[in-house]
Amino acid sequence: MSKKPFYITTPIYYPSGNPHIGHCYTTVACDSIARFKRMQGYDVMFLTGTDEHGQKIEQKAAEKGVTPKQYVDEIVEIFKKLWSCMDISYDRYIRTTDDYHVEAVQKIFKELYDRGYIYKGEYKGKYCTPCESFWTESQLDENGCCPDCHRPVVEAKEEAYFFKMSPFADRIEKLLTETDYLRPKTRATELVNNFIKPGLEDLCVSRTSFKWGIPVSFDEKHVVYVWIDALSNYITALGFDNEKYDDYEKYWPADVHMVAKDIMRFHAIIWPAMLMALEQPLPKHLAVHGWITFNGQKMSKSLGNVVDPFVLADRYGADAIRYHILREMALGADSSFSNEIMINRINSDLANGLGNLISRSVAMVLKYFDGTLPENKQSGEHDEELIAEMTALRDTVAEAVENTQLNVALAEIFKVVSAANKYIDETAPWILAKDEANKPRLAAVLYNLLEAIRITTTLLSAFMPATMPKAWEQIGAKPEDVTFENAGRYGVLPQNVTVKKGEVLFPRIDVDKEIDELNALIAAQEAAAKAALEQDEDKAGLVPISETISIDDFGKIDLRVAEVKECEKVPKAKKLLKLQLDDGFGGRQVVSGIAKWYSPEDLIGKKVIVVANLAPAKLCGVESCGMIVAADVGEDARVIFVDKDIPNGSKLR
Ligand code: ME8
Repeated sequence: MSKKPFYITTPIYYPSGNPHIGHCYTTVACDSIARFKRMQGYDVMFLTGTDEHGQKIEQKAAEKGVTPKQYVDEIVEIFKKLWSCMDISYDRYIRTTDDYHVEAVQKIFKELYDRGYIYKGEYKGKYCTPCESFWTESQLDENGCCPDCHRPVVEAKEEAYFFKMSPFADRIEKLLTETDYLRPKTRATELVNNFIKPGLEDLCVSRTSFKWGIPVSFDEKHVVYVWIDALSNYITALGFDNEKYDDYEKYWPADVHMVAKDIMRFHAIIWPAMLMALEQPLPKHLAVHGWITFNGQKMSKSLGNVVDPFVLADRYGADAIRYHILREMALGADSSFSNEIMINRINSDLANGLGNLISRSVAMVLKYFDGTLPENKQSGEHDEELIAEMTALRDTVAEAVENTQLNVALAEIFKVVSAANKYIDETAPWILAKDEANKPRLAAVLYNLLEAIRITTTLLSAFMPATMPKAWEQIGAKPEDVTFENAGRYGVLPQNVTVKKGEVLFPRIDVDKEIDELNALIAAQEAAAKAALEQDEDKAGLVPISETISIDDFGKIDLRVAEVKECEKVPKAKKLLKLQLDDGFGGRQVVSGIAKWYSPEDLIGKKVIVVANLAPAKLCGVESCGMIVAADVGEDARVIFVDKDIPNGSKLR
């Protein structure tokens, strides 16, 4: 029988800065669901990726003096490295700069245009002339100026394409209020009241003021602006409108799109509208979670350093981080992150709760039975209750996962972990062990504990994939014992199971010492980040590198070494100096705008570089044959002087 398909997606993230623990949340949540569904026997497609176009990337790349593609390539590698460090089992990674996506988005845009849903209009906004950038009111800085250069902006308009939203308003309202598309459904009211009831505004879907985007195929001065490019990823990654993949029929419509509340509107309103316009089926569920906050603020790139996921994973292991963020966040609500809460949770739930249950149980089987339980067992008080709890667990957890309530799933599993620990206290194996006659009872108690561990760790393996196989080795479980099917059954481990002593799965952390160390680390990282920022700011003063030219283009410029023989100010022109140069070819006169920084005596006798084949020009009425080469240093200019022993007239190459 062929497996049922299951398609789950994270948002595609902006590679405009390093990923942080906020990005980890959605990705880890989707990964856990994907793993759980695989365990349940589904044929899973788990998609993640990066959203690589846009003005912000273009500007950041220019600041760094690299191309936008070079800029994103570097950050995409960091995202992928983090996903590997967090044990993310994605099946496909889409980059919106991938050729197949670009081609498909052009087709989608054209189709929407041909169907009459996209039309040409005028985009009005705030424009920063020096940066050549449009901004929305909310993007401006606290003085209403450009958020980048902080200079005043002006009202401006540019030609743009728009996507008509109004034809879909009624259907979208029904989707949000009458179906279980949106999770949690309580968010439907705010969407309907804020966006649908006042009348859906058409969406600006192209720009001409920047270049780093997918060109509109039938009007190349426009690039596709944000959402048609980004949202389409969910279908282009399956092969919609492209030849690269052939999975659309199999996996579409998606079972779950998971996003945080910041982009809920785009996924709850615009995405369904686009699909309706394309006459494609709608995704089944949109799960919206809150933000991980830090000191009450949304975790962001600038705050991301404080809880660098690489550092946390390195110190505590990916599983502990995965567990903590999943356990803290209730669907729909924000969750505040603190290192202290995280460490306390690792200690209480993982070290004391689960870790202790495993190490105590295994240690007792080793101590009282040399590692192998006897067949002869005797059931007794408290058994039934524990067995009932452990066998009911699988379906409760499956239901929570089905409803994307992962914190609930984990809470349920840990209820059984606690029940098993309590069972140890109630049955007191160390007392039973004192009397040989009680050995069958002792064996039953320990068997029940191993079964509780098998069931809980099987279900936990979707959430903490690295550690659970180590637990299975310790309790003597074989791969066929730890399947989803067997997680609903009691009595799966052989009666004469053999355990094995192993490493401590979750070492207890010394909270005070750890917090001190983390604080020191944070301080060091903040200092490094500040230094990097200052360096960036210095660099930000640099003019971006110009477009690439060929060697032939460069060959056209004739640069020569020349010696300044005479120099004087140009009367009535404050900025200009008139220089007589020995250029090795009989001499020439050059006028240069450097009087603000150099007096004639600074230059006479020095050797400079002159652009020798520049067409002659008159500056303030004085003839200039060529130009002196100088560097811009902030607001200043500095002449480039060359070695005295290079002969006049030497050509630069
Ligand atoms: O919005 N807490 O990309 P993005 C929880 N490219 N989740 C967080 C978070 C936080 N503090 N910060 C980020 C974009 N996230 C677009 C998406 S999709 C077609 C295009 C997660 O890099 C969360 O999933 O800004 C949020 O929705 C997403 O990152 C936004 O990522």
